[in-house]
Amino acid sequence: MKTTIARLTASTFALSLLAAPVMAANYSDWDTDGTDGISETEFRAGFEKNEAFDRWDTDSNGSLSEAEFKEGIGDKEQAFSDRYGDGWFDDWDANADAGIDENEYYDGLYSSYDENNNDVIEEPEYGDLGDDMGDDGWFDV
Ligand SMILES: [Ca+2]
Ligand SMILES: [Ca+2]
Ligand SMILES: [Ca+2]
Ligand SMILES: [Ca+2]
Repeated sequence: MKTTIARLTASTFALSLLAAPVMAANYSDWDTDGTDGISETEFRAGFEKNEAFDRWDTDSNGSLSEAEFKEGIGDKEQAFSDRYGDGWFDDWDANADAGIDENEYYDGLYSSYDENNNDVIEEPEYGDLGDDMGDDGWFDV
């Protein structure tokens, strides 16, 4: 009995070690449905673990203003514009209400990472996403 418990504890511990860096994530962790590439649904499922949106939404109104983005992105502003293009805020703000709600946020991000616009994020495209969520990326929150 004792042995079983010890073994269980050990494997739980190993699992928690594995689970911790899931955020920094591998392509294969996101591509869960067996179809080629990361679809928008898979993207959203993977990205929702990132807390940037909630953390940056300082007035908690479910939408990010340009000022809230600036505050959240901090000194990575230049790299952020380089990645998404200078007009990213207006591009993402589909209903032009001067705020990016969660749907606009995921749509904007997804189409930015899908560089060849084929509605799938392939492994090479995933590289940028991995960088932005890794150490020193603006989504490493
Ligand atoms: Ca897939
Ligand atoms: Ca807000
Ligand atoms: Ca909007
Ligand atoms: Ca693509």
